[in-house]
Amino acid sequence: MNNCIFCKIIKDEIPSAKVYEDELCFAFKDINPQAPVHVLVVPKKHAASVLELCEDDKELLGHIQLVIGKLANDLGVAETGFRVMTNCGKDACQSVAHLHYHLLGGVQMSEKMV
Ligand code: DGP
Repeated sequence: MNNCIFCKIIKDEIPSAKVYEDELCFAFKDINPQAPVHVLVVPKKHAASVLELCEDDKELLGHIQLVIGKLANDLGVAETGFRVMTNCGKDACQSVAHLHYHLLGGVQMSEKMV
């Protein structure tokens, strides 16, 4: 999408601290980290959120799950634990309308989700 900040990061039109890239997805450090490890994993294909996904995206989504597991290992949080989340819409405070998964770890998190 023309004005999507994450599409621009994927195309390297905006700099980012990239941690992983393959043909389907891109991962980079969050600019405003909420934990010692805070990485965003995004599909290269633009979709605003999970609401824009379709049957054809099943393989992509499975792939992203596998990449998240690999990154958790690479970033050293697989043993200690980590949280994966995606925000969708206003009540969840989604601020960037390009589907992204937060991978958070390196700190003891609260049991509370909201
Ligand atoms: P969300 O609230 O779920 O839409 O999270 C969006 C995240 O994206 C937020 O934690 C900050 C991060 N972010 C926004 N703009 C940039 C950027 O230009 N670079 C990087 N690295 N992260 C960004």
